[in-house]
Amino acid sequence: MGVINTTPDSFSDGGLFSTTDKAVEHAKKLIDEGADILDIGGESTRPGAAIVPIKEEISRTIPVIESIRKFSEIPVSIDTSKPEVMIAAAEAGADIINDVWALRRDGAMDAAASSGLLICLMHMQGSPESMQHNPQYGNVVDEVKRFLQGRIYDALIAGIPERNIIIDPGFGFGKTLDQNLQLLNFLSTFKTMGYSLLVGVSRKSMLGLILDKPVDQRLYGSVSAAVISAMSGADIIRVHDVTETKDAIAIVQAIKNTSNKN
Ligand code: 9MG
Repeated sequence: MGVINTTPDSFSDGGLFSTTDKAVEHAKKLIDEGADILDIGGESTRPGAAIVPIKEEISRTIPVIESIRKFSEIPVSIDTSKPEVMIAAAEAGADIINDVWALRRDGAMDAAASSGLLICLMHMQGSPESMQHNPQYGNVVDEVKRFLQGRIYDALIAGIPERNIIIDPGFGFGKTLDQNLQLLNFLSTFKTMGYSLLVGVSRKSMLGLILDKPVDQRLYGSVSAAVISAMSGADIIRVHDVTETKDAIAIVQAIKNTSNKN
């Protein structure tokens, strides 16, 4: 899954792709590099990021989805928590709703259910404004799993079919470095829940803390974390650097195919 940020305050591209044309150009580049899914976001979810009004988020993201649909059938994911944006994205041809709030915002569950789209339910402790202020868990793996089980239950009750649900432990969303590492170390246990598993670690501060490197120097760390995720069973890996990650994942897939024969 290749990331396309249409936010001027995006943490990783410095606002480089804030206009529709630049975002669509970036989409073409990621498709050429071999992306299997594009994730389009109009509101940054990094800690402390500004809240974007509904109209503004729609005007950033929907023209990008409409343009992509004119030249590609690639599955498109809308990174949003707002029901109005979910509905507009579905009408524009999106395939997946990627909601870091896991449909906890007013109206989001109903909007997602009526859209018929796939839905990624992600764990987050707190909110993007406050989530990195001393996150606390007893057992982070157990608590994230329990949260996701609760969100799955609510989604099923709302009429979202089981096959449309994707889960995500939410790396960096209300977690310390140690808590993130525990989740990565025990990632395979999330596969036992029986849903497709999405992981996003690309360029995140957990890598910066380990490497002591700024965001533009986290490529090798990001690819390493993607490999670990794929080895642990991740089905979808959300990344900024598609070419490099695809190569690395091809090695993982080759190894998995070999071991399956024994
Ligand atoms: C939007 N976004 C930023 N990081 C993410 C992650 O780790 N997972 C998902 N699903 N979305 C993310």
